[in-house]
Amino acid sequence: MIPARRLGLLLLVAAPGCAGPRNYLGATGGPIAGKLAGFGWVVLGVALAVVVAVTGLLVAAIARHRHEPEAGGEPRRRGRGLGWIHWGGMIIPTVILVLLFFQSLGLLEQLAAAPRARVTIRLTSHRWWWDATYLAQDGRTLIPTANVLHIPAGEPVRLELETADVIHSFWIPALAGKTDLVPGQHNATWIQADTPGTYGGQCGEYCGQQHANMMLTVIAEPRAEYERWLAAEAAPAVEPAGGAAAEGAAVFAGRACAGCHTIRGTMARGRVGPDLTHLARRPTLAAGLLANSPANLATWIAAPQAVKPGAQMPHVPLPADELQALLAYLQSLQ
Ligand code: HEC
Ligand SMILES: [Cu+2]
Repeated sequence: MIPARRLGLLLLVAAPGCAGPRNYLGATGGPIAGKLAGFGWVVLGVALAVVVAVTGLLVAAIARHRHEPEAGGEPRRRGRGLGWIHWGGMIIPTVILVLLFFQSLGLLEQLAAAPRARVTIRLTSHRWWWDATYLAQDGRTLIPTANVLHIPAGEPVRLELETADVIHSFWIPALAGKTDLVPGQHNATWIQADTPGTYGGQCGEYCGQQHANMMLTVIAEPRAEYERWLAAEAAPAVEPAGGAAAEGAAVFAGRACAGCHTIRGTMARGRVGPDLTHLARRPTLAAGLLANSPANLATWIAAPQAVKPGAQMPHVPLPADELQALLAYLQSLQ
């Protein structure tokens, strides 16, 4: 038996995993989530019933045969207990698994049948961040952003999934189950958030050192608000008029940053890291690891490898005045 105190400790560790943004069993964010949660409960119920039944039988068998001599008694009648093996070991499990299999096939088909979406986002996973490109309805005009998706609430949104390196998995527990992003393959899925709100996501397939810090945020908002966001996001960066921000722009262009990052409307065209055109409007930094505050931005630029060891952004040594100017510039990217 596990002592009560240790059991309590175990529950204390396990319980936080049962609530919050990664709890798919309580997911009610949208139509897909609801169906998956329903099925999740069915599977959990069946599994629990099996565990209880098997444990019960085991305990009963032990209790019944406790006092039997170990060996040398009457030889057992051959074939005794075979019924238990046939029914309990083969027929009943097969029936349960076949029923669950067909139910999950039906569910898969329902989920795969994506409704027509007015919004399509191409999501490309990188170790350890998300590159998002909004595709216009004619498939052309591209609006790149990163790590934070805005979507209109109450509408299906189509996602085209690709990866730039290894296998990752797209997962917004409150909205939809996982869909892998596989090298050389184009996957598609869809999500829908019934009500406006912020939904946390997480890479769902182990992809290396910073897998746990490869988060994604979905902000669902009323359509008018979404359209305002999209229009602002489509605009190029406003060139700073002068002062520290203008000096920072020069630092950005001259110090490796521009080789890895794009700031639309400037000469910075790098594609190795996230698009920073409207960085200041994003709520997070480093794929959800930090809130986007001036202090966190300073910490990140000064020492990305201390904040997110292994991240594909190197430490770029900068004199203090250049760092301050650079921060002023990045904060001006509204
Ligand atoms: C070798 C390529 C490279 C260089 C050089 C580089 N970065 Fe990055 N940067 C990245 C990558 C990759 C990420 C994503 C890291 C992650 O979240 O795992 C990133 C992330 C960022 C972010 C966070 C963006 C977000 O939305 O999460 C900021 C801000 C940033 N870089 C600014 C800079 C600045 C300023 C410089 C120059 C001092 C710079 N970077 C130099 C590759 C680079
Ligand atoms: Cu991962």
